[in-house]
Amino acid sequence: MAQFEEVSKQSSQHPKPAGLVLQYGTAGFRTNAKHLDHIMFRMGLLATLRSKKTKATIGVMVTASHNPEEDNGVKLIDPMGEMVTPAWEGYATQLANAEQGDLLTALKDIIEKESINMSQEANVFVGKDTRSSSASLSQAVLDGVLLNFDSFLNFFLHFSHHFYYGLVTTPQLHYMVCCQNTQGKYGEATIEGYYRKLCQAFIQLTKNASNCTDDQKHLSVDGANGIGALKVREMESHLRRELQISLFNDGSKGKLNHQCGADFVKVQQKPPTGININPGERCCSFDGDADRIVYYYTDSDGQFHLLDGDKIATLISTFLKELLTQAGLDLKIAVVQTAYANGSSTHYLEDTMKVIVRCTKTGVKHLHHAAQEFDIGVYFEANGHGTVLFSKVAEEKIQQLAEDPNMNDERKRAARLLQNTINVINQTVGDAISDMLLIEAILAIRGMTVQQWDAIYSDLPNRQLKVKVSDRRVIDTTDAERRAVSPAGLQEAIDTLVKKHRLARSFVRPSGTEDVVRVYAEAETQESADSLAHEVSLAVYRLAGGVGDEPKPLH
Ligand code: 16G
Ligand code: ZN
Repeated sequence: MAQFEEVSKQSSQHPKPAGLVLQYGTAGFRTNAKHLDHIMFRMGLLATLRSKKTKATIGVMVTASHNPEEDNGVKLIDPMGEMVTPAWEGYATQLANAEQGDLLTALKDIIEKESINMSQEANVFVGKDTRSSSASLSQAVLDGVLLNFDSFLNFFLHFSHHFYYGLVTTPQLHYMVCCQNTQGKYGEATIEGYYRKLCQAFIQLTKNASNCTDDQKHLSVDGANGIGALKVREMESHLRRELQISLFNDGSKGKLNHQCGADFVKVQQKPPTGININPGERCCSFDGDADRIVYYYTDSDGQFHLLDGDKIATLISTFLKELLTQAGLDLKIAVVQTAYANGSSTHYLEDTMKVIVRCTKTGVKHLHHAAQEFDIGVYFEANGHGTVLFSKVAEEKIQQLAEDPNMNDERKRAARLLQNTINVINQTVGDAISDMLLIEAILAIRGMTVQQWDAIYSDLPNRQLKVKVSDRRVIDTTDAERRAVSPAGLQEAIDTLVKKHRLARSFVRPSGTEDVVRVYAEAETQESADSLAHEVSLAVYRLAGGVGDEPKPLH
């Protein structure tokens, strides 16, 4: 076929370094940008195959999220805006690692296995973040995608409806892919449509928040010097004066994710550089592709207070549960977390809020999947990635109630608030911009300060460390990563160490994005959490083949 000849010709423009092996991990491919050109071209090819297979628009996002500026990455987005299925993750890895001469065979193999009709049209949306490497790497994706178009005429015919290419946050691309494949039922498949839908819902939500002062409408945003900053600027005109944003780390001078952004703030447990924080003021940080958000403030003693994904999940689920009660709706609501969730949050949710809590493995797809099992599934990773999913039944019941002419005012008001809440949320994936609007709306409606929100429960002090080992795959885990089954003796060692501390918990897991083993510990005091994290790191180092120097105590 002519297409295959073209593939051979074009792929020599995007040669694979011989011997380089990369894996499609939890967040797609991610490594130093200089190793990724061939991967991008091949993911362009794979996206067109996926599109032909599903007869739907597929997304390809070029970003390395919170990684340093030098890195880049790519992931595929399936028709409903969700992560691509495990089988196709496997194809992605196969295609990425085929040596130059084997590329055609690898492609034909996928076509055969999936019985793909090559004459089916393909539609792909390509998004990129602001990294300097993203421009050329996304061009390489396009080279792969455009092979599908036999002629330029055909390409231009397709351009307006079935093709998108540009700077977007990761969640914006997920959103547009979903809109495109649901014929606009989820919203209009444009960036403008995204702002309109979210901001209108936000304005509707906050218009009755009468006790909200101008001070409370102010929020400082750390854009991590990335795409999120650009997009917040773009959105501002849609918000009128309902939310006044001071934007820091907008990319005009600082380096992407460097000493700033959600990951830095969460892991370092301190404010980012490049932001002016006045005591008591509400601030938030996005990560480099704006799919994570964390909040924080400093108090009058200069003490830093972090409100992470767990605090966000608590705020949102409390709000939703109250609205359900007011609306008299019997819908099953649950919160989905990972092992990283602070023990205090889990206790609060289960014991005080009486909501169902589920724990899954790390990685958005696991949480998303678990959340789909409930009428309303609130999922958040402690690192600030999360959203809320509403089942079709839940959305219908809420709509019916909101439109019922015989309903009393209180129940109707609650149903309308629920409707607008649904519209402000990006259900396809965790979204810093959408989460920010939802959180700001909830605080405004409840007349709640960031301090009051923080006081809902007190986090247990915790510490995250990483240990380098020669092969992190020797660590195998079970029970949603809360227990290690190998190497032998490790879990027993952790159990013994945990017993030496009060209110303690610890677990280890191989990272899906870095060549390290991650260690998490929490305990009654920071000293205790720090020493437990160090002791467990030592156990990992000794039992799992640590390399380099032995982990040193933190104090
Ligand atoms: C990826 C995941 C994120 C997870 C993180 C863990 C997606 C889209 N992203 O960024 O959910 O928290 O990996 O990283 O799934 P780690 O395995 O290196 O700890
Ligand atoms: Zn991200």
